[in-house]
Amino acid sequence: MHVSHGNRLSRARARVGAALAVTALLCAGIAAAGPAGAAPKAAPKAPAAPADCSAAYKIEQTVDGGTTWRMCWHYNTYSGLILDKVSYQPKGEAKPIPVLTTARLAQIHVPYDDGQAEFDDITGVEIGRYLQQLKTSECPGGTIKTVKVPDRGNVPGLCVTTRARGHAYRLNNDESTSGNGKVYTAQGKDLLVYTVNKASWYEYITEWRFSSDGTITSNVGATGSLSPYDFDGGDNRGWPIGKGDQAKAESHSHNVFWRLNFGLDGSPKAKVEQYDSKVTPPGTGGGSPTTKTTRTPVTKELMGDRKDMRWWRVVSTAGKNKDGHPRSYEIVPGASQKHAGRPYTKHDVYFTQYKKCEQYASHNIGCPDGYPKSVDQWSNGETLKHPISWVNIGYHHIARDEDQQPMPVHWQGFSLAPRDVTAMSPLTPGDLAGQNGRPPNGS
Ligand SMILES: [Cu+2]
Repeated sequence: MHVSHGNRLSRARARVGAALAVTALLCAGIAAAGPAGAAPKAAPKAPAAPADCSAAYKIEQTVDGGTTWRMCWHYNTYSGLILDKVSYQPKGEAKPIPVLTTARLAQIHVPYDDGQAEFDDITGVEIGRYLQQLKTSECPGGTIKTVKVPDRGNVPGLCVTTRARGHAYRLNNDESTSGNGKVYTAQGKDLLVYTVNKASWYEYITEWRFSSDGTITSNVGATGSLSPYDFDGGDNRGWPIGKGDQAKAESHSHNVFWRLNFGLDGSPKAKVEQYDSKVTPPGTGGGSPTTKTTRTPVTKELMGDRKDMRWWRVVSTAGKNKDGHPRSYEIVPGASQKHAGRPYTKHDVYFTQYKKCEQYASHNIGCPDGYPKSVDQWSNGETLKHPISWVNIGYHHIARDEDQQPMPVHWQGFSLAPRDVTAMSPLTPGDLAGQNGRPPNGS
């Protein structure tokens, strides 16, 4: 199929039209579905607490090593799935440790390379409306929860399951290399929560993964089909995917934003820190390179850019681990191709002071008229007391023959790695628990 549409409006209309045809529904007003009719339209103000929602909106799973993850969820027509009150309770912790008050997608910005089409799949297309029904086989070993989608009714579309992740750790506790010592090893298993939402021909799989070692990972997988209205990519803007030089699929980007409202140890107050390491090559006299790491407290709103050996963490002000170290989570961005075509896509992370109405990274909905609409405009130097973290991961999609048909899933996302949340790895076997801070030196 080769269809050319010359302008943005006709293409946008065609795209939305297809979504409607596929899901056979009529769009009406804007609404949010919440637990037991509570309909929370914005992030709850209260700090994260052990999940206390009704059973239908609660997720609780114990994975390997005795780690239990708990959370609540709700759903709206923009972001789709929203996770609330996420807590982590590894073996040995008497109570769940609150981690996130709320977490969700905050925008998927899709600009086409010719400048003729630009979509906002969260606030414009409203992918939350187009939740896909999942078959049992699409949620292996898990349960499919029913989601009340505004204007559509009940859709069995939220998969909660577990998935193997391979080695959690391995240690041959023998100073010789023979391999005859005692081997400590375990296979890891993640709690996995996901939905599939349609955006015209594309389908987005929004996946959240919770690991036994405290790591949280979110990825968006793009699959479905290339837009048939965008097979007219010009020179330097497309890739031929039909015979010879036919049907140049137009290149475009998927810039995915997440919004994370941490509630570490039950408090919205947290500190943000940036770390940078600088490597100095050896002098002319020989020796080895040296590396120096510096910590920069981020006390005011920040638009941050990825750089080699740079990272950020959000630090609890309310709790410490048993070693007396403040608990924190490190933001670990995955591979990203920053687009930089709009002010809000120019940076990889943003830390803004919490404002209830600031919910979507661009084309924000819910603030008063005249209020700035995007995250870059909110990052204007205010002191961070209750930081909101925004993560932007971009993917420049230059199509290839293999993208048809259906398109293989392409993933983009980030992790949150626990840093000093527990005094040792929560998976440490009992035999090795005495080695905190003083591993055996082999002598
Ligand atoms: Cu794409």
